[in-house]
Amino acid sequence: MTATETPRQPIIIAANRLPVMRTDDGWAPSPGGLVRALLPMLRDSGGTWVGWTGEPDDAAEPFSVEGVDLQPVAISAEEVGLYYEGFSNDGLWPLYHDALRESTYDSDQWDAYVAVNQRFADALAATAEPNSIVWIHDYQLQLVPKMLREQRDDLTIGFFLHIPFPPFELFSRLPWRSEIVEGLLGCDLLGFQRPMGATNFIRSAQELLQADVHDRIIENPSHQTLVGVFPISIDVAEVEETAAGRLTRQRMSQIRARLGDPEVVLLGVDRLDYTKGIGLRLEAFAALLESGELDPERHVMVQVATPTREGVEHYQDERHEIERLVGEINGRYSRIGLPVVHYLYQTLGFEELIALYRAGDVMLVTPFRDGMNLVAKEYAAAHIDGDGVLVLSEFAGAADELTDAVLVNPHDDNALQQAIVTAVEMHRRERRERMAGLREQIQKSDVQGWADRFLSQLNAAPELPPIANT
Ligand code: GDG
Repeated sequence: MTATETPRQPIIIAANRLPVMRTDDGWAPSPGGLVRALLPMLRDSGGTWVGWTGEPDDAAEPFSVEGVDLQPVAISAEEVGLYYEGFSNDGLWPLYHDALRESTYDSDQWDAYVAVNQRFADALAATAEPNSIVWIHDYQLQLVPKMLREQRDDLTIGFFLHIPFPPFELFSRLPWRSEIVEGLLGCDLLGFQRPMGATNFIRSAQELLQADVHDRIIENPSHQTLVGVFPISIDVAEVEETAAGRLTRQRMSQIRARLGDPEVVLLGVDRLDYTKGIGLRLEAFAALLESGELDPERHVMVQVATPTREGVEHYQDERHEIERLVGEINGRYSRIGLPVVHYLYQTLGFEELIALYRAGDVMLVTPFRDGMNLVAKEYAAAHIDGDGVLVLSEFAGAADELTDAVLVNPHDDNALQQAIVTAVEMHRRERRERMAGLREQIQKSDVQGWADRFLSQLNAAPELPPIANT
């Protein structure tokens, strides 16, 4: 099978969330390139998506959206607290992101994680037709591959981790580290965003389970697990088409006018997450206003911070800190009617987001650690005008590919300030050269290509060559 063909066997996807959201008229597909890439593939292969509706205690019956069968997994309100907000987002999330915040390790949370993972495995085992392909997504479901294989050894099982896999020195803090590695080793193909994630996982498997590894293939008693690297991407065509629309262009001009027609619009767009380095970016902006290298009459910043995980304390603290900083900077540098930082704690519509990308002269993507960061890729895809500068953290997965960005270590505050000045002052010719490089890179691989590559590798997994021949 070539990389662009879609496997004919039914594919079953499992992810914490179903790819739908509730609307006034029922359910509609959730926004986002991942859902748009995977839904047609599921429809064409007669597949199913297994996941949670996002509503606690929702025991919804199976239903379908746009010709795709959806199989809800019920999660109780108590489990939302323990499995989702607790173990997944207050335990694993900080640990997997360089331990940027203290993780909670709580055995009640772990028990709920095991129970919900078992429920997903049971639902998959009951749904999957013989010999089908199952693709499991992300850190909330790391035990599912092993649990599923124990019930159904006829299936071909893949897993993709959207976030980083940490170095062994950090991962080994987790009281249930061996169980997680054993859970993931239940699959035939284990995919990471960056080579570093694959290497970190292999080392953990060797240290904790004395795994036998040859050329990225891990030997298990019953099967082999191939470890691979599959950097995710976006729906490039959709972003470009939206960016080219007449309404988007009008809205872009309107946004710039509303901002007071500044010389340079600096932009940040992130979920309000402490991994994204929003506060650091604001501090760098403030320091440059203070030093006079930026001028509030000429340089304006827009920061969109999308609400997320509001039940988790680290997120509440982060929001307070960001809003305090925005208030402090605006108090000091704004003029009547012309704030220097425009802060939106909101989720914008897709068209509005693309118009904002187009209005942004300098995009600041400065996470401390990020699996990939799709915002960086969306910004480049939206800049069909060939202009605009991306400042990108070396600690985002996207930095491996987007080497024409102004790459920066966000932990180094002087370097971050310098990167912003470099971007703001960059000559038009260099801006256009770099943007051409960024756009060429993202054209090479969109989200459909990513999914095709993963699935064709997974399809080939049972036919892996014997180790002696690799
Ligand atoms: C995880 C990993 C990895 C944001 N604000 C709005 C909005 N967004 C959209 C962006 C982008 C997506 O959300 C965010 O994607 P990221 O990749 O930046 O980050 P995470 O949510 O942390 O995602 C990450 C990703 O999984 C995929 O594997 O890249 O590293 O952490 O698409 O456009 N969309 C709309 N309004 C907003 O206000 N419509």
